[in-house]
Amino acid sequence: MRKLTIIGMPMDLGQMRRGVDMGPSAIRYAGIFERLSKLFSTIEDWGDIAVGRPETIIDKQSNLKNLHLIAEKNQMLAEMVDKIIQSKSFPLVLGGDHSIAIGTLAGLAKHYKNLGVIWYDAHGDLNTAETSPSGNIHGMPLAASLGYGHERLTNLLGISPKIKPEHVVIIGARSLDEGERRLIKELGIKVFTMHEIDRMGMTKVMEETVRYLKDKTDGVHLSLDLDGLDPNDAPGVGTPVPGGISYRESHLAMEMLAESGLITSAEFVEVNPILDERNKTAALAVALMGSLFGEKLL
Ligand code: 4U7
Ligand code: MN
Ligand code: MN
Ligand code: MN
Repeated sequence: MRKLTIIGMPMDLGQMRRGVDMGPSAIRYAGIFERLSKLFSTIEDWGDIAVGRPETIIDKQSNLKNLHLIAEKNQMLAEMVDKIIQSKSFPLVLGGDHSIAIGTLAGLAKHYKNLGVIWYDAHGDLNTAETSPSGNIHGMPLAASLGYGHERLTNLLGISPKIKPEHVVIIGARSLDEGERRLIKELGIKVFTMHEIDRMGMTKVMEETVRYLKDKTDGVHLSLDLDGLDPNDAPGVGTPVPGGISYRESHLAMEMLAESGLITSAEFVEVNPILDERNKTAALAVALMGSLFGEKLL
């Protein structure tokens, strides 16, 4: 049976709402070990990476808030993810805001030449300093991993780009900035917006996603931003967007990924317990992990 290694990244510097640094604790409190212990022979928890406080909050020159500290901490995360894979374990990263995907994907890129990425999110996270309306780096990790953006974010571990556009599938998009739309079109990135999810149904969306990635990738990472789900189901997020993927559609998506056997790493990000209702969003994240790792009712 498989081995799982959990690493927490209590990062809140990629956006402006405090509290998302408590995401890893909230997810652990929601019963991650109990839930996943039946599904793995061994579970290791490597604890949290110490993120700390920034000395300068806004780097006015570059429109990239907390750039250097985010880059530095992501370097540490990348090294941890690299070690987890070396130990032949499945890496599960707990966020933290979505800027941590920069580190996760850097660590993974060391091992997978053709890494697939499923980006489950209301947003595209495809901004750069030039296109970002906010300067918040949690809106940039997918762009950075594709090689677009500031050198400190694109060149972690000396690998750039980390992933190829034809290996990315975005699911749940319903808030895209102008520059993000342009990049999606220019690179031909596969996107299932809420329109396609409504129209085709989640079953078909996941069948197509699996078929699209299966033969051309040597591993597939799931980057799940809880704001991909509807804010009624996942209220504890910093950038909620109405009209999201439902609780049931999300379970179905995770179950279909489990059946596919495709997923080789995962991260659950943007859980903010300060904005949550009785840890509902963290509990949802843990329930989705159960489905992703093959939990069955009967
Ligand atoms: B998340 C935004 F402008 N696009 O760049 C931006 F709408 O990781 C939001 O998906 C980014 O939660 C959201 O600031 C980043 C904004
Ligand atoms: Mn995101
Ligand atoms: Mn998002
Ligand atoms: Mn968010």
